[in-house]
Amino acid sequence: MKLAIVMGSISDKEIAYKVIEILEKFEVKYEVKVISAHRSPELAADFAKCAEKQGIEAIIAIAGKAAHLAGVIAAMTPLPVIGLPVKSSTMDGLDSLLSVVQMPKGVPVATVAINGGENAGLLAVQILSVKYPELREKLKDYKKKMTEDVIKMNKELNEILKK
Ligand code: RP5
Repeated sequence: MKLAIVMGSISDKEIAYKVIEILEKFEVKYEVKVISAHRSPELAADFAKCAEKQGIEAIIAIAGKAAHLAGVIAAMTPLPVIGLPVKSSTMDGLDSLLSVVQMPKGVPVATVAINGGENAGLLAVQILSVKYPELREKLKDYKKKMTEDVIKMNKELNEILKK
């Protein structure tokens, strides 16, 4: 099983780390690289066209501002593409979000929240889990742990309210 993480600029790396943390938790292999749809369009096309042959099963594309990376890649591969919009220095990332989510019909990009690296990673794991049952089991454990954390929060809250 293998995923690819691509980001429009090295300045997106902090968001990429959030994705990587999730993939490592689930022991999913990945490759990660900078590819800009605007500054290196040939690299973007080569990557998208070769991804399937390279054994990549889903792609997470991270980009900000006029964020075309996910859409451009999705246009050139049959693989599922998750778009991760980055909060840019202007417009609070709304520009990135709309650029990623508002794909014209025929070329979907599964879009997560602005800076939502964790959910991009989790969604990628969920996509892979259709093929790999061991990931499905790990996802069940992950959800169980979240519930346990909420129960802990309630205990903590009750302690605070008692004081
Ligand atoms: C996009 O432009 C990148 O994804 C990044 O989020 C944004 C700004 O890039 P830099 O100017 O920091 O390289 O292509």
